[in-house]
Parts: sequence; structure tokens; C-alpha cells
Amino acid sequence: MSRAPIILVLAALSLAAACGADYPGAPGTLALPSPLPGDIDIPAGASARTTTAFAPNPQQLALDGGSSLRVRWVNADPGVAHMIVSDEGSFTASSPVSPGATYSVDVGQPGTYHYHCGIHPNMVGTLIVAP
Ligand SMILES: [Cu+2]
Repeated sequence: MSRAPIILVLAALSLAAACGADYPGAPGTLALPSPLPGDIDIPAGASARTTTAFAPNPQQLALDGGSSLRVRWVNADPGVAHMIVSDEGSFTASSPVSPGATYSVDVGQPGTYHYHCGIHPNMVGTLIVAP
């Protein structure tokens, strides 16, 4: 029997283990940052959701006379990375956001901003910014 299939299987297993190490956190053990007002959470199981993949959705915030507003997405989905991508190109797309990590953008204009996950395009959300 050739050794090649065994080596391939071992290589695949070690790759799978390495990927798991990149995204630590079994359900219930994910360490999340302290919440901030206006956070948008990405809940567990978000990759299988559409408009409930982000919470709250829509998120409604106000500039309240300020020049810009910081909006932060928090990936609370154990084991799965997500990306934040503006449908209209209104803000810079994120890199993959690991479980427990965040992505923030500064919004300076009132308006309605649609976004989705760059990895799971079924995940869609809306941010409404009042003056
Ligand atoms: Cu995603």
C-alpha cells in the first residue's frame, strides 16, 4: 500500500486543526469586547441567516451634531469569520473578522447604508444615520 494517501489525510487533518486554531471559541466561551452604544452584533449561526444575521437590523443612529459617528460590528458568532462590505461602496470593506473581533467605520453623512457579508452574501443589513 502506498503511503501517499495516508500523508494526504494527515495533511488535511493538520490543515483543519490549523483553521480551528484561527477561530477559537466554542459556543458560550467566546470572549467578546465590552459593548458600546450603537454596536451591531453578528449572532451565532449568522452565516445561515439573512436579515437576522445582524442585530439590531436596521440599526438607527444619529450624528447628533457631531461630524462623524463610529459604528462597530462585533462578531459574536463562534467559529465563523465574517466580512462587512458596503453595497454602495460607502465605506471601506473589512478583512475577514474573526469570532470575538470587531470592525469599525466612521460615518460622516446622514443616510441609509446597506451592507452584506463578503463571505456569506445572504447576510444583509441596513444602517440608518439621522442628522
Ligand atoms: Cu459572513
